[in-house]
Amino acid sequence: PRSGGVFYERYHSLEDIYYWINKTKQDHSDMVKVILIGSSSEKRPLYVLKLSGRRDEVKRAMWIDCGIHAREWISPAFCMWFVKYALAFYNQNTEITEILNNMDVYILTVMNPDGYKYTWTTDRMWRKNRSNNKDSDCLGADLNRNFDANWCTKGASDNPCDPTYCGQFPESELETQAVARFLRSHKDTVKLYLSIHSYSQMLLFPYSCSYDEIPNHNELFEVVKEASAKIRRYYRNNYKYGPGAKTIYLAPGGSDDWAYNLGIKYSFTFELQDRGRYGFLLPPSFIPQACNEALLATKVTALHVIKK
Ligand code: ING
Ligand code: ZN
Repeated sequence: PRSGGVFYERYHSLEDIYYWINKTKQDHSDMVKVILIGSSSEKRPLYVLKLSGRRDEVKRAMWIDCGIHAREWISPAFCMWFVKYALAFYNQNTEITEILNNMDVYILTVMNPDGYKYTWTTDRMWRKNRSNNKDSDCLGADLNRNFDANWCTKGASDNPCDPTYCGQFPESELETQAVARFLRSHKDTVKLYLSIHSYSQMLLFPYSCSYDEIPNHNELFEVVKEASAKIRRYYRNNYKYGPGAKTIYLAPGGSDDWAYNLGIKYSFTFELQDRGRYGFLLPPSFIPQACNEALLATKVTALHVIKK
């Protein structure tokens, strides 16, 4: 694909995204590394882009994953948008420069490549991955119900035919395993975890898997409140914010809750545009604003962690 401006204002096929990952690494070898963290059930590679600014020996890091859910196309589009922005504006924009000088950024552009591919070829509304299930002809598990956080309790399904099927056991899915293993082995440096979904326009933090309040609830609440206020001011758009269970719904096995319990005390799920008019079928003309809103929220959370 060409890398002109309009490239990032479109949705891209999985093949295009793999090509883009390779091209991005080649064009920015000074700042970008590619790490293979595992593969999907259909054996597609899971590549993480590592963006670094200033080269320090010991640096903190943040993680962003996109495309846990296949049909949420704006999510991979955001990961690409973020990378484009970071590489174009490092040493131009003070905020992204400060972020990259203080934290490495790990970006998993498509956590569920098999499901994403399936939404391009066969079923636009597919959510899960595409793994085989024991004793069932239905395929796939919901990767955001497959993490080890009150796994498969109320808010998830134990039926392989349901869209919120939790999988056979926690981390039963290769995609979940790859992310969980990577974060476990980097938990001393990763201070901020972000997971990008759509739709509903919400900035969420733990817990989603229970109504319990986390120890740093007030701090995270203030952070997402500030992000929401900035989005309203800059883009005239409303984002709700709060703990997942109370703000959206009870949902066990989610990645942000698991990352939080691992020790990553700044852990968020962003639900991007819209609020339901187009839902998952957000037209490409909405990509720039939707991504800029999420970029603003990403900056607010990252700068908060840096300034702590
Ligand atoms: N929303 C998320 C989902 O997996 C969520 C909400 C956030 C659940 C955090 C668990 C943890 O259902 C969408 N749109 O997928
Ligand atoms: Zn989702």
